[in-house]
Amino acid sequence: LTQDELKKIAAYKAVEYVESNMVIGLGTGSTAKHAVDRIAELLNQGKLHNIVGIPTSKKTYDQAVSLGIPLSDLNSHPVVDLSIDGADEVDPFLNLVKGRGGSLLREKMVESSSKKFVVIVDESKMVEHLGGSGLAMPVEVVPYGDLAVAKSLQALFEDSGCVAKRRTLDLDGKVPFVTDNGNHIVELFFKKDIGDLNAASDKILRIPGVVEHGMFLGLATTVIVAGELGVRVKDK
Ligand code: DER
Repeated sequence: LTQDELKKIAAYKAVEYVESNMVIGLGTGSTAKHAVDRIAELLNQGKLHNIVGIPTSKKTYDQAVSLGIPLSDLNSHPVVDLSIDGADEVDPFLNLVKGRGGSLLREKMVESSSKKFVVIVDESKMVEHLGGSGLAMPVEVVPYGDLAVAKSLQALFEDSGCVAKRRTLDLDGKVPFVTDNGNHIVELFFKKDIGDLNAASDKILRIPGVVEHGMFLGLATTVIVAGELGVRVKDK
């Protein structure tokens, strides 16, 4: 099975949790895309009705509009029944790294407002410790002073050999990536792993100019993992 087929299997399994009349947080990324497709399919087949979607990015908003899924926002629905979204890393306690697609702020706002948050991944996302993969842990920062904030973030984790880099669209690093909220992204690369996640979260959020980071701690209620040997459902 290809990785995308595994993502689709996990996504379709998660959509089994969707019931009519629910307000659903619609995630962002290649895995969540399959869940949004499947919800639209069931709506069109009349197997689901009266669903309201709360998109976690402009990209998902556009996908849902094109599929005819009725949409709303957090102001109209401050409490969401169920959110379905992918993840970049999942540890054994269902803590996540998310945001490598740049949508972490709206994702975390919607998913932290959800009664249930079902994470959908292929098995390659499962890790023992967050940050150990050496891949980015994204932090959303305001544009002003973003490089200075990157330096402060790097200094926070000096002892664990962390490197902070501003995410850019061009090779010579002059054109910053801009999020749906008009902010920039600083990516943290950890040599070993992030260690005490709550301590790291507090340190990061205290730096003036930081908006939010991509560690989703204690938010997921279920993770659905699709692998070569089948699909596993792991509840908190
Ligand atoms: O950027 C994000 O937050 C995405 O949801 C990411 O965590 C998972 O993206 P993928 O499903 O394309 O791997």
